Amino acid sequence: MAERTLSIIKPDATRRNLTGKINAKFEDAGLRIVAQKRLQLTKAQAEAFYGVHKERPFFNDLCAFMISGPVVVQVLQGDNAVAKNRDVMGATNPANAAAGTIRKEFAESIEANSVHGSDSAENAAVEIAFFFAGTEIVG
Ligand code: RTP
Ligand code: MG
Repeated sequence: MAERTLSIIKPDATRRNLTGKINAKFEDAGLRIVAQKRLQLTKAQAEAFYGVHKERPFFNDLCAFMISGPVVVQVLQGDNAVAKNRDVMGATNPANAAAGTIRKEFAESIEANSVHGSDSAENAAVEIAFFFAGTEIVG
């Protein structure tokens, strides 16, 4: 079933000029980039986006990291896009990520792990609406 998911290329990856290499991984897996923009997140935006994690011990560090440089926010579309994107991303901790995944190849640490991907179709809809107007998504 065609589906959409929200992806973020994180500051560790934009800093190392890896946007194109990461996008190639998405496209090679059959995901289509149907919206994309480069942003400098504000602290308020990062805290709102990661609101579900606000009780976690890593919340403050994560928000500081996410505003440490530009991000690229994207909508990926394809069959089972949420699960497919998480397969391409690999495990949160790059030490546990499978060969060929984005995090295995590019992540620096469990925090600076190069990409974010929505974890369910329901959250994808909320996260897409957080960054994009409907008119900015061209499927
Ligand atoms: P994401 O939301 O970024 O796609 O990653 P995820 O589902 O694999 O991981 P999640 O548990 O949702 O955590 C969100 C992000 O927080 C950072 N993190 N740091 N220091 C730590 O122990 C720790 N754990 C998680 C990572 O940047 C993770 O992607
Ligand atoms: Mg998550």
